[in-house]
Amino acid sequence: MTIAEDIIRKTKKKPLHFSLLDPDKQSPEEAGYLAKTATEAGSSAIMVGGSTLSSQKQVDEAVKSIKENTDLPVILFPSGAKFLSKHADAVFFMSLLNSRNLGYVIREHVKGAPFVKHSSIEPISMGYVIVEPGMTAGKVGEVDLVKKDDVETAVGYALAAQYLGMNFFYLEAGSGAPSPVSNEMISSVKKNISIPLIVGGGIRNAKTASEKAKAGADIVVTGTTLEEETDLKKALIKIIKSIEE
Ligand code: 1GP
Repeated sequence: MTIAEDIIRKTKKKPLHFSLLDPDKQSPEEAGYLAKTATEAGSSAIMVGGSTLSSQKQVDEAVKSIKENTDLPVILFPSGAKFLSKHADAVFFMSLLNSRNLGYVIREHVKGAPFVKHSSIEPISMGYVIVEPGMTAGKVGEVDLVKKDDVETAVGYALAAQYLGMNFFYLEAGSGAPSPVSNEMISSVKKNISIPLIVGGGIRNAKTASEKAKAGADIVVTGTTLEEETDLKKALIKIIKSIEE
């Protein structure tokens, strides 16, 4: 079974939590420690990526340290072809569908595809759409942000992703967003698609995480919380329990 098949199978039973680690925000040792804690708390995968990375070495070192500390799948969440690592298990082969820059839509993929082919990492096709406020990802990604209340456009993007054959759809408010994607947008998108819906950006506590899962998120992603919580394991256990309930 591929990693994507296993994730899809699991989302049919209950919503999942993925932990996002940005190699630009901590040392490889810290990333390893955070991955270990996320694993013990019950997270289902570790995503690795960020909008401000500077080198492949940075990603390689973080991924190696994470792999030493977890048995969970380590999935790259790359902002460009040069941020791939052969040490990861899989890569979200993701198109930023509402970017004005063709690089983020398809051209970086053309550059990165041979690397994926010649390494053993599994490509997982994903449509990626950024909603207001978008934060750094929205700026770096040169995105025409979907307006907070423009549910119709979000549904259109989600359906287009599914019809293009993508296996996952990610609705992103941007890392550190003061407010996450609305419950209304999540539930409308969820009602219209049959591929798993991933939601992230600005989800900081169990109450919000639970709301997003109840609205229809199959996978809830948290990143900033991992960097900021003092008692991370306790906070993550609470978040993960609230998603699964
Ligand atoms: C970013 O959605 C993720 O791609 C995580 O966002 O850092 O706000 O949890 P946060």
